[in-house]
Amino acid sequence: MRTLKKIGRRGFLRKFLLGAVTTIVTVLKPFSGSLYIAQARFNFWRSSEYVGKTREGRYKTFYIQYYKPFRRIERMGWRLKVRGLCEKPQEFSLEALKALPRIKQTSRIKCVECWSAKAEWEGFSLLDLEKAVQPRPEVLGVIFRCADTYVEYLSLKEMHHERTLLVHTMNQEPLSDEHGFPMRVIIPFKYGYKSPKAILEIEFVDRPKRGTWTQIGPYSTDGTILPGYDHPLDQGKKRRRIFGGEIRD
Ligand SMILES: Nc1nc2c(c(=O)[nH]1)N[C@H]1C(S)=C(S)[C@@H](COP(=O)(O)O)O[C@H]1N2
Ligand SMILES: [Mo]
Repeated sequence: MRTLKKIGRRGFLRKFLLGAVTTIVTVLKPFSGSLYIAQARFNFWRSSEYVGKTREGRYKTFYIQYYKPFRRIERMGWRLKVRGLCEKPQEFSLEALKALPRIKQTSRIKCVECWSAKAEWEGFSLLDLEKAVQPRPEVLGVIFRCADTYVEYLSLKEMHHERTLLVHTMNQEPLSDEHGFPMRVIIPFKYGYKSPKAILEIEFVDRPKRGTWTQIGPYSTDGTILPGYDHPLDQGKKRRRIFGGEIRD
């Protein structure tokens, strides 16, 4: 009789504890418990889960332009969405894009706000992406939409120029978040604002669209580099004359 009673009490205790644990887990679930903490700690060590304007400080060889901070792009979840006026709209993983025929070039980014900086870029031509998605005959150009909601338009003619690239690699490394991970445009005969970074989407369109930067400042929608002055960061910002178009050194 005594033993039976004991077992009964033990059973009750076990049930009670199980119930208590279940309640605690249910209550804490919305906070995602340890997963949330682990993630926060991880992001702390990567400094921030946001990429923002970092023009001063760490970046001496290049200035960084993002007009708005945005949530860091995770490599695994990212797909380049290609849509609009094409026969086969589809999404591409970074691996698929890296497998396209590669083109390397050293060229300079010239910001309309005067500075310029040089790097070795590696990527591919839009022409090779077009083989897969098959744009319709009426297509005039493409709209790029970026992680910071930056928008830019380039005509097919500009995109097919032999110096225009879609790049994933900079100085033999994957693009950093600051320079536009996972993919950006490089178009050295135009001001930097025509080279959208952190691209999420390419849309084939039959009419031009005004880009973000020309809505912010008094700059041309065309963006071709005009004769004027340059302050190359790699040459101590020493002022020099430029004559329009790509700066070749
Ligand atoms: N998504 C996005 N891309 C962008 C911009 C931006 O604000 N957002 N700024 C542009 C401008 S004005 C310049 S000069 C170049 C600078 O490139 P960098 O940050 O790699 O130096 O990025 C261009 N691409
Ligand atoms: Mo710029």
